[in-house]
Amino acid sequence: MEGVPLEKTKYIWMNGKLIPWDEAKVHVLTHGLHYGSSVFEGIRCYETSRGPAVFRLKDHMRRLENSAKIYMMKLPYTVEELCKAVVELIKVNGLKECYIRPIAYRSYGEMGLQALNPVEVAIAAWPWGPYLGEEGQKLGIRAKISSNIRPPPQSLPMNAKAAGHYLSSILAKMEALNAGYDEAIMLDHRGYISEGPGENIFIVKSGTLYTPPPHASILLGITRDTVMVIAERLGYKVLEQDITRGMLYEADEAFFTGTAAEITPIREVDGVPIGDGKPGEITRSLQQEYRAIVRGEKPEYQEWLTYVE
Ligand code: PY5
Repeated sequence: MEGVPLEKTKYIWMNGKLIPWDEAKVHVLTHGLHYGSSVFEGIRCYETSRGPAVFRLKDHMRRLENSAKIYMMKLPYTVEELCKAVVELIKVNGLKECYIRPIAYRSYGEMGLQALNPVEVAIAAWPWGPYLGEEGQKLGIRAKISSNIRPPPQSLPMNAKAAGHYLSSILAKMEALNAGYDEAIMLDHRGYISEGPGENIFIVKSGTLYTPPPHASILLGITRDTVMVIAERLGYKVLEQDITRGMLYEADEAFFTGTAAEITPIREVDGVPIGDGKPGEITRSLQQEYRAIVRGEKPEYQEWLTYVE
């Protein structure tokens, strides 16, 4: 199994400057590389009739600031400055649609764990299709409940989007892939459904949507929030509630949400078909609505878009 290399663009924004892609490097003794002491974001920009628009840019940068705060990192840039940098980066790279990856990391200096090294920030952007594949997004994916649980809140603050947290996600993902599945579903320390390695999860039962609450060691996803808002406006009830493995198996529908994964139907868990084993009706209507919103086709959701022009 081999990974797909990412598609290079011209520039990467690094500590306030635009650097050619191949020159955006860090020292091998960077603190963040050794101890996972960095925080990051994943944001998407979509093509609209008014040019490229970044979806919920400020909300992502606010979360980056919160993640940094939790790890006592002082960001050398404000949310406004980081938002401006993203817009500039998309422009200079001439991108229409892209994934945007801001990262703030403890830099080179002290090698001890007292993490006092200055924080540096970089932002890259490149074209990136749906995380679980075009086909997965259309036909649904097969998931496996992982034997790796999400780190409990007394171990790691999982509401921060910190690099080190992804070690447990990587184990879960690899376990699922090695067992022939597309993605993992992780339980929390109490045994309730938490989320995917890089996606939140929803189930649908009798027309109501359920998603795990913050205390289930989830990352508070921005797509999760988006789906909660649009589902309610479409007339569905949405409940943040602990979900058991059994509830997932007997759900009518299930889907993942995330910036990279967008809305991806889950058609099977541990060999058990979800509903009739195909993407459900409510899932498909949410996908359609989400697609229209990010492409600027819904006037009532314009406040979520930052136009690059
Ligand atoms: N949960 C985890 C653990 C995540 O990493 C992500 C995002 C989400 C939930 C969904 O959050 P949001 O809706 O705010 O994106 N994951 C990254 C992303 O950009 C990708 C990680 C590979 O989607």
